[in-house]
Amino acid sequence: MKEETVTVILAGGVGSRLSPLTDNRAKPAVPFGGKYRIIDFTLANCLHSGLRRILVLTQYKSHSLQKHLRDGWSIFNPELGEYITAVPPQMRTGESWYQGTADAIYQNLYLLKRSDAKYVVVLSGDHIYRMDYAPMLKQHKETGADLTVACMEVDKEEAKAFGVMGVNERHQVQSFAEKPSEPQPLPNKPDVCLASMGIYIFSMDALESILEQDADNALSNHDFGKDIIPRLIDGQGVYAYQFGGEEGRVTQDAYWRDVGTIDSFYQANMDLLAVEPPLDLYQQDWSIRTYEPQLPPARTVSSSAGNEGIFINSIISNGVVIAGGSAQNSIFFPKVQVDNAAVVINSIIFEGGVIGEGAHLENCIVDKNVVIPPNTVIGVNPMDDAKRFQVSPNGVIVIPSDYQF
Ligand code: ADQ
Ligand code: ADP
Repeated sequence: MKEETVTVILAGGVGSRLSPLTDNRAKPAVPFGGKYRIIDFTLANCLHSGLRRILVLTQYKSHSLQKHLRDGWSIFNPELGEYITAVPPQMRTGESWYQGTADAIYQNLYLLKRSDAKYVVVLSGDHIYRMDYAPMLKQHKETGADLTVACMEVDKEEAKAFGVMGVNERHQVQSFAEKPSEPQPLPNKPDVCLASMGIYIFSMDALESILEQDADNALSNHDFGKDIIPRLIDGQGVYAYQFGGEEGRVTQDAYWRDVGTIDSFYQANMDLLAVEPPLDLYQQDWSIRTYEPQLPPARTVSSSAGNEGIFINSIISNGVVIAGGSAQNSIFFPKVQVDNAAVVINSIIFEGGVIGEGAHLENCIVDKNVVIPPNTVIGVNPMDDAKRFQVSPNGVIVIPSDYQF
């Protein structure tokens, strides 16, 4: 699979809807699930699918993303023709930054062509899911498609945030509308639409020719969803691939989340705490790699005041010390410290957070290295929280790294 494909991961978007978590880092580098970064899920999919020639196109605030790729993902063997390379904008086709997703690839077309690959797998660095891309590539080859788009069924209301497709019985895409205000439902399911997951396999020749046409079009946004896919649709050459129906390896029950907003990011993290999580991090044949610092194991300890350290239904990473405080339904990244009588409920604490003595946190996302002073109360009085912090539509409170208490 490796020789015939080259994979491009789009990792350059601004990620403004995930602010303040993206104020200082690219969205794919945002921490997720207690020890990972968002991009690890896509990269693990590549690894398990045999995709081993990977270009990660970076742009905004890419420093910690690049550092993460270097520290956690330098595992491919160049002697076998494998690589993972973070590619910054190089202005090879003019003086502009990437204008859109298609332009990001157009500007790097020379790298794709140099690979001699027949197929280009285009992925996003900001989705949480487990997917074997091999059956999708198999379908792409068997149909001789120019483009295959992975899709899944979503509720009609939700579909407004996605590319929505109409397909015929042979899975050929007949229509495509990017983020339509009135999404077209499936013929037999009036409340359900077929949404594009932003996962594409192109045949190299088709990709090259459409990107060259697009580059000359002054009216184009140079975006796959807005421009390229609608223009490629001729009723024949673009196919849909239904996610979740993979043969062979078990790849989970079609769990796929675009974690582009604070609420969707929070919810996808909380999904991991379900009794039977819809995305199982413990599936043994599908390890998810990440950068792991050398840290001591997590521990609970009773405080000098005599309170036990307790955690209930939570994910606790290495280096965490719960010293006479408690955690419930929460996710702690490495080196979090919870002091005497502090209480953390339904919250996500990034690396290095310190929850001071007697503090009480509910429904919070606390960015890296924040020290919550003793007796601080957050998540109990909505009026008070709204004055001090950014609160999402669903009531998730975000405390950024540079917050001054
Ligand atoms: P969106 O979710 O709007 O729609 P988009 O903003 O196009 O996604 O970003 C896709 C990926 O490209 C992201 O990983 C982003 O970081 C990256 N990216 C964005 N702009 C970039 C740029 N200028 N340079 C480099 N990378 C960039 C898309 C499709 C929809 C589909 C959804 C599924 O357009 O049809 O339904 O994805 O999430
Ligand atoms: P992230 O918040 O995305 O996890 P990292 O912790 O990986 O980011 O940090 C990204 C880079 O910023 C690292 O190279 C680190 O050394 C540097 N860095 C982190 N904090 C500071 C700081 N306070 N001043 C200067 N550089 C810093």
